[in-house]
Amino acid sequence: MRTLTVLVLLSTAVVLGETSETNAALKKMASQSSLYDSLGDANNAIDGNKKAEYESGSCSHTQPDSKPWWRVDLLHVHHVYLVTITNRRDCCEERINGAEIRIGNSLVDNGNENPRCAVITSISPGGTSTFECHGMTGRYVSVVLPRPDFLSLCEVEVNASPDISGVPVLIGDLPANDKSQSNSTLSV
Ligand SMILES: [Ca+2]
Repeated sequence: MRTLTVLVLLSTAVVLGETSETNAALKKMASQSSLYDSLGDANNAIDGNKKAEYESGSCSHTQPDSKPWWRVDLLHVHHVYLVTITNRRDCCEERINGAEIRIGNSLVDNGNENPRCAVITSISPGGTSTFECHGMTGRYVSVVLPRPDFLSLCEVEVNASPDISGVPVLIGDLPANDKSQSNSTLSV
């Protein structure tokens, strides 16, 4: 049994460069540009449930914003290897087309200026697609649609390294309501 465990760990390390969390996004903190209705909470996309019918209450959903976005805060900086997205099944699967996956530590423009991992060409109705991000570094993983539309995500999974210790998040990148706290911490 012990040998098997070691082999599994070694194979994971070979594939990913180091051991990784299966889903670093699960039940962390998600936000989005707006809320369509009570069924479309941003956290529905990180609830561990891939049910793809909106009425099931497990998908996020914005209003038709000019540039709708969704973002998960992983709470710590990680190397991100894979982002896996499950699309809505019951309607409007084409709305995901052209959405960008962005990863980084900045909240400038709500994180939408962070480096881009991938552009989603399309995902089938209720389908799940995985995008390789090659260890990009960041605390935030965003999905942004660079056009006016709705954005709905039924699940977003983030395969990432464990927390990267010693990699600070720049104070200038923190949201405004975090700055005072960080500054006070520095003045101590
Ligand atoms: Ca879900």
